[in-house]
Amino acid sequence: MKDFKKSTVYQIYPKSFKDSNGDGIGDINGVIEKMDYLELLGVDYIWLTPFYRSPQNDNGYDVADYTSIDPAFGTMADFERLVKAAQSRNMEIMLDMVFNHTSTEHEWFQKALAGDKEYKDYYIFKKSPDSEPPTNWISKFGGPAWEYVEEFDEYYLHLFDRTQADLNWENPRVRQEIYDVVNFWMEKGVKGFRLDVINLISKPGLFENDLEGDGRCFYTDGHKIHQYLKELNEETFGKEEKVVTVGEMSSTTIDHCIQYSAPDEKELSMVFNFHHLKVDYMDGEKWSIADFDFRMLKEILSSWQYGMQKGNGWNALFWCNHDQPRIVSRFGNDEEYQKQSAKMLATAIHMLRGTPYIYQGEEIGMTNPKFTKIEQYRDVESINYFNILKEEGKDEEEIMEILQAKSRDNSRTPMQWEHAEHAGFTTGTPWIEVPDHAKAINVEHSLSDQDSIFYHYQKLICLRKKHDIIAYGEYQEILGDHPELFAYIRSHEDKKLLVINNFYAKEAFFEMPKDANLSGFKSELLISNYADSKELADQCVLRPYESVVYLLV
Ligand code: TEU
Ligand code: CA
Repeated sequence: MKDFKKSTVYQIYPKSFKDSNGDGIGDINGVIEKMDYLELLGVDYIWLTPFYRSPQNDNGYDVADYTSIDPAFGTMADFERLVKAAQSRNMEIMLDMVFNHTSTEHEWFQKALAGDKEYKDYYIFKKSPDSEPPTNWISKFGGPAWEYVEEFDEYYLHLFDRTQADLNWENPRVRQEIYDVVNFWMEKGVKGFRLDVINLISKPGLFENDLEGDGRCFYTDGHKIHQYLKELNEETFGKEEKVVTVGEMSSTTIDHCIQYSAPDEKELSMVFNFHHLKVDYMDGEKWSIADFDFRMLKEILSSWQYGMQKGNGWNALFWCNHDQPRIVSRFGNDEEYQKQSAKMLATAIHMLRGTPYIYQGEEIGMTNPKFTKIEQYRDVESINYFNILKEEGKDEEEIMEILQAKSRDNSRTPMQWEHAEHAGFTTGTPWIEVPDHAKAINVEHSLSDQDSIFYHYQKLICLRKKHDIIAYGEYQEILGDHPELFAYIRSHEDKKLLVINNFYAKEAFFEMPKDANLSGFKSELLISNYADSKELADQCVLRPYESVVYLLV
């Protein structure tokens, strides 16, 4: 069995990974074509975002049938070949399960709409005494979280798009359906599950207005969440020791995440949280432009490292996914220091305590596409907020700037394979534009350059396998007050790992703190992002975005 603490997960957004048949949409056969590439990178798990039958209003996170493949992505036979192709290269498939909601096109919802009481109870329908929705909650994609159904004179809850109706986990039949789905995929050889917004599934007994916020305090880490996860574990993946699970936790807390991921709790293997990515919000608002707050970033990363370590929980480590802008454009530098900063960011996250996740294209330093017209965007959230911000009176130029920085489409443009038309992603017309810079940033180029970002990631993955300290070492922050450096020590048995990262485009001076207790050790430079990084004994300044890791024995 793979030790998930020594493993690295690679996330594929199939729609944008590789198109095998020229219809402009990436597909499962495209993923199979690129298996050798993934093997070369050295990853252990391949997480695929949803490819189930879906109207694609939220690119597959609106599932209409959990156990069939959307024809746009291929067939079940293709999927079975994919599992085999991965396993023959010592990789496992991790699937994305969306159990907070289904598409309104799902058979269950359609039966509910047709008046079938049994299926109506699969969802959360509520009456409202006046002409207002049952509560004032706001959907994560903007607008009210309730949709009116005239036939019933009732509303149904949708925390996301109006075509994503929330499931009623109180109903044991719903839970059983979900167990059946997970078991179905396990029988197909799936060895990992990523559970979409899983900490939102437990809704309150009473639905009330939120006088201070958007409603999230009523359903985030809800009162039955741990009970539901324990039961899910027991009925499905808990039966097989080899299955690894990661829960996507929205607006969660360290205490809950300890419980979600501590092995004794028998819930999940690990958790994603997003607090460290909310450090470039103006007044807590995503749809704003703000420099990232480096001190806050360090504080959050460190408090999660310490907290999870103390409670025996386990973090999923990541900068990027299909909902986040590209990290080089965000906390790094996508111009002069694209290469150095991409490598620095990789090292900074991979050496922390947890399991690292790489999002397609991150390993070649893909940057935001910098779209300038609303017509270039496809994402439902981006388009909704474009309209909302316009209604609020913001001028279009400013809105486009905000989208350039914050839109989820920043990470959804096609994987840049080659210096060729549409970056070699498709022979047809891609469903979303390939940015111009694909000519310079692409896999072909990365593989031919021994000093590329790709080989840096490859080395990080390999180091994790080789040195137990990376997987199991205890975390300790150093230089906590430093305005430019994020530095930490990992300790395991009688070894130490020293990691120092410069997050800025200027030199950063420092003095090794006494409490780091590094004297008496022999040090070896394990990885850095400059060809001539210094030995530890001579180290007192890091160059722009320089990043160094020393093993001390
Ligand atoms: O995302 C959950 C989620 O709340 C966010 O990442 C969200 O997209 C972002 O905060 C909006 O600003 C998951 C999936 O990763 C996402 O792609 C889906 O759209 C969403 O759930 C609904 O299934
Ligand atoms: Ca295709």
